[in-house]
Amino acid sequence: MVDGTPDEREWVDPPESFVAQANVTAADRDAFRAAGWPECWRRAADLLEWDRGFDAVLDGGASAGTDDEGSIRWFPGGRLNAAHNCVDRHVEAGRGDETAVAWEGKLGETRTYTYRELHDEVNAFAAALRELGVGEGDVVTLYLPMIPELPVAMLACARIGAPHSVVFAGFSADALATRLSGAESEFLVTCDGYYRRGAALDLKRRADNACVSVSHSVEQVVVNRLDDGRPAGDCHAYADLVDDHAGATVEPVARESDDLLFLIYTSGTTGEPTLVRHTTGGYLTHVAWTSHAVLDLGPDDTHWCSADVGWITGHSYAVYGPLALGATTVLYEGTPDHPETDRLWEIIERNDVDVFYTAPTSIRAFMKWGEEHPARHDLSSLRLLGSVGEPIDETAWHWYRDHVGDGDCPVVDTWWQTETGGIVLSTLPGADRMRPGAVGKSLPGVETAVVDETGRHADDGEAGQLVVTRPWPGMARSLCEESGWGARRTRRVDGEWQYATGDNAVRDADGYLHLLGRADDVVKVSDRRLSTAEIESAIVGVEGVAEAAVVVGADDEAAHRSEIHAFVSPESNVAGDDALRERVGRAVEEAIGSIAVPDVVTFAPSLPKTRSGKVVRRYLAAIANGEELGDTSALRNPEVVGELESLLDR
Ligand code: 6R9
Repeated sequence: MVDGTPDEREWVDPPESFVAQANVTAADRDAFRAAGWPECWRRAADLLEWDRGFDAVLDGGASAGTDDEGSIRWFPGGRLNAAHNCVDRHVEAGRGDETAVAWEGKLGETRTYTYRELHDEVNAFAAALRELGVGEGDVVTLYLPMIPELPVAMLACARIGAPHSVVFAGFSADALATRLSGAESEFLVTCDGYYRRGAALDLKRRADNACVSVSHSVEQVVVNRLDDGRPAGDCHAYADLVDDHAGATVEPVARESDDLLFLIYTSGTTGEPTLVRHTTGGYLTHVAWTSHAVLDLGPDDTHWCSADVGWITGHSYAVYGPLALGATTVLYEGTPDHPETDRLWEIIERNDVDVFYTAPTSIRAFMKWGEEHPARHDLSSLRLLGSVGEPIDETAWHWYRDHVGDGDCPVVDTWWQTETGGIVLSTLPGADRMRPGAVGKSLPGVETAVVDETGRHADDGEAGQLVVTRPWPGMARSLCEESGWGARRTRRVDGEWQYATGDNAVRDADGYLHLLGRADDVVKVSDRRLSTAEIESAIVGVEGVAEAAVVVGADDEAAHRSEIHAFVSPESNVAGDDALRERVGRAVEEAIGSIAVPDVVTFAPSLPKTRSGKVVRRYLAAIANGEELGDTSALRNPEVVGELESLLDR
């Protein structure tokens, strides 16, 4: 609840067997903290190989905690190459025959790349890009689905110092055009088609449409063919380029720590999609260290982050983090329910996946489909589970641990954003107790606070906006510079630097943070502020409910409150009837109080979601209030909006 202390919740301890083998124990955590900020990050930077050692951990006014304005630079003076760190050094260490990428295709086919094979193809493609005129600093747009050529192309760009800009393959020509223009990118790598639920989609046609609608000229286009053969028109075939440059070696360019590794647009969760830029040294340090400490990855592990590489989660924890540590990363091209709803469990079993990292929206879908699907598979290779993207309520947390994690895998709930580059809040699975429903504390080396509108620190139990109060290495470069303290989301309050995350949170008496959803998703009722996340969590605890989203409806002047409107998606085979409506009301009353009981409950077949799978409440609020919806192109299921409108007779 926004007002008041969160209920005392149970503690869950990681099993002894996990703690005994963990990369970061309580003693390691304490030593890291004891090194002090920002010096502690020097230890994290040791996970990487630097071509030139850095002169200082951090440069910029923020490090001294003074008022002087200026840009923040992590590891100034240091030089490194991300592709060398993610590929070459593992081959040099004699691990060339170990699997780097295990790819699972949509039609059931598989492909693996050893570190040596990855090295060879990255070199060949890097040589080809150079020949096409790509120089250091040139932005290369990668409009590719989840195929191995995507990480190969990312690493080839990194090798020659060309920042990449990956555009999610599900985006339209218009969305691609906006992103090509925003990044002023003159180079495009795409493919002629890919399969989605068994049907081939034509990506090349969309790419062509995008190229003609941008004002600058896209100089070179590379096309990866679905079938063999040469692509039509004025472009290059990926396979030809790689063949022509087979055996080439391209010396990795030693980049300055602060040089750009990539550009990426935010997913639409934190507002309109905006362009964010990430650095080489700070970003790679942050994702390598969090992969090591939070995801507990090492060279012997197989890791599967189910996010699409088109989003930040895929960049950080499907590509850069696991490969920097020499692990195996699983890439899956398909959807979780095709051909059957046990597809993911089958992939985990066959690949002996150690660590699985997914989103609550997927976990809720697994729950809806039923526990019999994971139960049919041997998932005993799993030793750690992770969640990211939305708050994970206690019901989903337990379901995940019980039915996927065999009842004893630690579950890390990790909070972060495109802007933060990597995980910022989480428990450390080998060092901290878990509290289902809470993310945990800030990671060692990261400092956060909960503040009111004026930036004053809130008391424990008092809700407010989550701010980060010290720079962290994975921070987007866009937050470090521009106008002094920079981007509109950083500010100074009584000399304290604050990055406003736009999320609400409350800290409990044990210092654990409970995320309450986006700051704009707060319901005001009789001067009390209730978080939609808390109401939703009570609703999804009701048997038969798969998903729920709560929004604020019209004001009821007489009652001094706004209407609370809940959109509830029942599990398949469960009827959305008055009996369920009543159970929903009762659950909210018990968990929070009668004040929070929804006035309207609309049963919906599904909820509107971004293409990265997050519920977008602003559309639901518009529907509840009979307002214009505007542009729904950020949605992956725009049709559901029409269905909901017709349900409400509007
Ligand atoms: C990595 C990613 C960022 C927004 C963020 C917050 C929500 C992410 C969360 C979480 C509660 C978690 N979010 N992780 N909310 N608990 N563990 O998702 O990046 O697409 O930029 O979204 O997602 O609202 O502000 P991005």
